[in-house]
Amino acid sequence: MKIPERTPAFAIVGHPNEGKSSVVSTLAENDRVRISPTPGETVVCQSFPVTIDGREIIRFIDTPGFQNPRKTFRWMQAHAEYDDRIVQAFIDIHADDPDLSQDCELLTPIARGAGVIYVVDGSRPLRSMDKAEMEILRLTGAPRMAIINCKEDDTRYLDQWKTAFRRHFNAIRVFNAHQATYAERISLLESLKGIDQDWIAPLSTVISAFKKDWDHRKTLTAEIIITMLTESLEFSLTKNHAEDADEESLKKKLFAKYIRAVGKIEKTAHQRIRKLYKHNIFNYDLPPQSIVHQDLFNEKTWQVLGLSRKQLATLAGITGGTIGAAVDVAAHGLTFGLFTLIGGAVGAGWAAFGGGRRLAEKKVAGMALGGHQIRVGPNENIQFLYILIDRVFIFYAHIINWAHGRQVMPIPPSAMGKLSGKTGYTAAWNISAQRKCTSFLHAVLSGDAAKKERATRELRTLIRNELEKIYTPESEDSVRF
Ligand SMILES: Nc1nc2c(ncn2[C@@H]2O[C@H](COP(=O)(O)OP(=O)(O)OP(=O)(O)O)[C@@H](O)[C@H]2O)c(=O)[nH]1
Ligand SMILES: [Mg+2]
Repeated sequence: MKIPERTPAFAIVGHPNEGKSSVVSTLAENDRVRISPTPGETVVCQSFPVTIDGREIIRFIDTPGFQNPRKTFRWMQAHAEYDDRIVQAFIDIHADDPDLSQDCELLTPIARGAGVIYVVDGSRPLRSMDKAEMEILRLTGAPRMAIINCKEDDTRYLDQWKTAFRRHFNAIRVFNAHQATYAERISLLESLKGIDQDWIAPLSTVISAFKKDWDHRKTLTAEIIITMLTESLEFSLTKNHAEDADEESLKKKLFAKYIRAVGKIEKTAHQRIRKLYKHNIFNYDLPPQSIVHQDLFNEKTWQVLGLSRKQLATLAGITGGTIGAAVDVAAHGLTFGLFTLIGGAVGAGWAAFGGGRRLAEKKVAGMALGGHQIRVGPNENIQFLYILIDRVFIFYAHIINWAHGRQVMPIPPSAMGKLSGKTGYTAAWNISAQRKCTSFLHAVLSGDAAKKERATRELRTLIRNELEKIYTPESEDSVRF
């Protein structure tokens, strides 16, 4: 008699090097699973639990590949008398047989009641060895599903696999360990429900826990984004200097420092999002064509992200105030290069103050009498806000669609050169959304706590809702960005 485990557990089994560990990694969202191009990487079973709110809700067990499936099958076939104890009997009898050590190891979780997920590389033809493996799994009597994980794009053999599987498995899924999205993972769990009646209820709980957790992560992401926007906009640097100092060179240095510091705020936020989606080890980074590879204050970034000049002008007409400066930036920055762009990119937020009353008023510490002060930030340019949002949205889109099993970087064709016009997310936002951005910018700069809190709440809700729409790995977006 098998004792069903309290937490649903699935052993991922199959031939060596077919992608078992990759499937485990993607399903469990765990990049610590060892994956390697060399067959025989996994030699012992290892359990990868999925924990939500400190509670283990499901467990995926990585196993070594079949070592001698024909011999194992022949033995099982000849010992039908063991009936539903056949797996345990096989393990007990062959525990010391080096020829069958991996087969014993991979069958152990099954003997303990785990369900079976059988993984094959569907881009190769079926062999007699596979048939022996399928027969073994059928004889275990465990609830089982087959996963076709195509390592290459070749789909010639798919039908052949599906036909063979129909006779041996309760469910079949095409699932790519490198490309599977969140939706595909959920859909795989949905079909796992169908392989055993006893699992319908626990797996339904797992699926709803997954969905709730995913929603929660989006809420946390919105919070991370809001913090990043506030910190980046508020950030400023000042430098005091004597009257006869070379102000131009000091300005340049201060700008460079400002760029580095704001870049760090942005990077920290991106990394926090990456961690939230459980990418801890591999810095897979964005595809080479991604616009986010360009620096925050790079011309290309300002060319393709944020709002168009026309949108900014319309917005300035509606909201008035400092927005006008942004329109100039959009034009100037691109013509006059980086330094001008940065000067404009912080809008009126950079200034040089002469000595005298102004400095006395500001009570600048350590300031030589009659000296000057230069300041960069806080950033008053609304376009800067849009660019930060676009960049973090692009980053987020990649992160949520980056399967954990894909530990190496694919090399897609470069589309970078083709980017033109405004291709970010915010350019498609409506006036009401744009107004919220303007209010946020003004509130942050105003220093009025109540105003800031209200505007922050509104922008947070907007961002949370917009995150909901970002979700399409196959869409043009993934190529464009
Ligand atoms: N292109 C591509 N490669 C894949 C895919 N799945 C796995 N691979 C690659 O195939 C190789 C083997 O993957 P593993 O997940 O380690 O395979 P395994 O079945 O656990 O192998 P063993 O533990 O050695 O039995 C690795 O180089 C993976 O990156 C896939 O969907 N697409
Ligand atoms: Mg493995």
